[in-house]
Amino acid sequence: MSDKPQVLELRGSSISYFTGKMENYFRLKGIPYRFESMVFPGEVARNKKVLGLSQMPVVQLPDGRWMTDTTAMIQWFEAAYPQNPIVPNDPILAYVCYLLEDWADEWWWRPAMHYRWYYEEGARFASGHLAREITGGMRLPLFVKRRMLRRRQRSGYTSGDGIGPDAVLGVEADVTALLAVLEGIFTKRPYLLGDYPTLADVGFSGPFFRHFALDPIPLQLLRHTAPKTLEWVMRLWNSNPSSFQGALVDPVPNDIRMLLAHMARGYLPYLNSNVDAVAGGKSRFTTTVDGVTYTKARSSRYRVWCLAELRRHYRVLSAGAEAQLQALLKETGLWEPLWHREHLPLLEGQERKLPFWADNKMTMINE
Ligand SMILES: N[C@@H](CCC(=O)N[C@@H](CS)C(=O)NCC(=O)O)C(=O)O
Repeated sequence: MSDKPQVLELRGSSISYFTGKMENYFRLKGIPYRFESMVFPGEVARNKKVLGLSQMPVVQLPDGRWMTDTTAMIQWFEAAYPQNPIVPNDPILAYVCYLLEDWADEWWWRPAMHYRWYYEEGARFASGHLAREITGGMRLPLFVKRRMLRRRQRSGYTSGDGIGPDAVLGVEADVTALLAVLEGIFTKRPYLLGDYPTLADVGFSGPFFRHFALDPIPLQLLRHTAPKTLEWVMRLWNSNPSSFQGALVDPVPNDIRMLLAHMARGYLPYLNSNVDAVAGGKSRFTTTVDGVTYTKARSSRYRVWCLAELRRHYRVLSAGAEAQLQALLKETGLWEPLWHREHLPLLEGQERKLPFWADNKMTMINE
């Protein structure tokens, strides 16, 4: 690795959720990049120094600057590469994109990690792959690395992030419900919002590309219950600037309203419980949302910022489209939980330097 790469460099893992999201974005936009696997533990220390924390992926620009956080990076690249914007011009569809991207990033992460690490087939595949791919800097036998990875991911993201034994069925039923709606959508059109991909598709590539369509158990589920959705995963991966042709939906169809209502039932109440936990200084909280009890889930300062971002996008986009946007949010149940807590416990200037510096990880887990 040189000080300044010739071409934009994406560093992460070839089976990581957010690395996959960023690759789908770069390919769709035709932005040339070079992928490199991160090497632990050396790059963790470097990331902390240049970005404030270490997470995957990180990007290094040819001018040497480092970047992190796919949401903020995509916004930055959209400004730098304005051709073929992935956020629609229509303010209603643009807001639908921001909602779906956030839901994909912050809610479907937990079921994706569940399917990977809870089941022996998933844990065997992922621990072996990751141990070989990214832990080259650690002088330990392979079986020890694999055991460490399993333990770390389970205690950080599955059983240790709210999915107790009683939640397993509910978490999986949540995925089944999502697949049923997506399958209906992809029976009618090639991408979530119409003939070509938008930020909503890029967001959903996170849980799908490197988890649901790769890990043994959910891949079986997709093959047998949602083959059109599996096709969409590959269609998106195979898309490029020439894919921006045709039209987007107008008005917002019923199937997308179903996704928004689904988001309103589980994710928004969860975000509000997280706000309460952060405001109360609690590192963990238990909450029942959409019929599932998450026990001792990790609280997240980053997700307080996510809610603030959804409010910010609303304020910007509703200028001129307020009545229509409000009606959509009210009908789908998103309006009330979006504004429910008056005060959001953000830190002074929190995440303001993204994508060039990050203040908080998605969920705080110890390195
Ligand atoms: N909001 C961040 C989340 C990135 C993230 O959490 N990535 C995962 C891997 S896919 C990670 O590095 N987690 C940190 C860890 O496990 O310590 C983004 O959009 O890039």
